[in-house]
Amino acid sequence: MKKRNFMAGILAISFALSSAAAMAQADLAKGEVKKIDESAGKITLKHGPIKNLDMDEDGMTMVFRVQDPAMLKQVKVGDKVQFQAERATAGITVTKIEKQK
Ligand SMILES: [Cu+2]
Repeated sequence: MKKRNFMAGILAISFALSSAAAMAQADLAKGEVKKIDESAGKITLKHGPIKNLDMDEDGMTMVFRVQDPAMLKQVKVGDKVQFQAERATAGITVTKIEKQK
């Protein structure tokens, strides 16, 4: 009985993880780079809706932190980008960014 509950728990956890990963994939938001501050590790993006942050408005400009300063070298001001952002204790953080194709 105990072992069965444990297995059910494992199944529930792996299901939750895979659906979270699938959701994260669909959460790429669109934006345009307005400003890059490499020394502060920040990027200003004019962005469209960010579903996972409950931001529905289009054309909002705000400053994001970046998870890794190297990400700021992949883009430049004026680039149209796709990105993923998460709410972290330090502020809203971009965890992934790429140029829009
Ligand atoms: Cu915003």
